Amino acid sequence: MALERTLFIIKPDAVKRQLIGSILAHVEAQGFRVVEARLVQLKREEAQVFYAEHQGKPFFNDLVQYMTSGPVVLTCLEREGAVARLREVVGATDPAEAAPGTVRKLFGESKQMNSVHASDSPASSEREVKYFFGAVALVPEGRRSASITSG
Ligand code: 3AN
Repeated sequence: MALERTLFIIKPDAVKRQLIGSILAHVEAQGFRVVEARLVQLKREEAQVFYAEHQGKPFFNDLVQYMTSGPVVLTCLEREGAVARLREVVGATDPAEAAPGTVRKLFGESKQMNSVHASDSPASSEREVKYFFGAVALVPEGRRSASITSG
């Protein structure tokens, strides 16, 4: 499996409930390495651009409002097969439907306040990591091969 990086965001509801450490411990225990991390207050425009694919949906304005309601932790995580694996670890969008043991089942409050974001495909992860951390945060070409272990 190739080494990948993906964007993981701890959303305002989880930061407010002082869950940063618990959530990062959970993903680290699943083999993810934190390669970038920043606590930021997103600007309205940044949230709108980040969630551009949802523009026009009924929940879009509320989503932008929520994502800018307090600080978030932007992180870039690395491991083999990181994108698909992190989606499994995070669980379904609605915490009520998320599998037992997933981050959203353990910590999420509602479909909107579901505590974390994880990129949904390799193309999204590349766009999202670049958006917040720049191209420098992508896995270097020479380290992508499955035969080369991280570290
Ligand atoms: P996911 O984060 O599981 O990939 P998306 O990309 O469909 O889910 O939605 C992005 C974010 O929009 C979700 N994490 C959630 O906060 C919010 N959201 C999605 N669907 C709804 C909904 N029906 N009502 C309220 N908020 C929603």
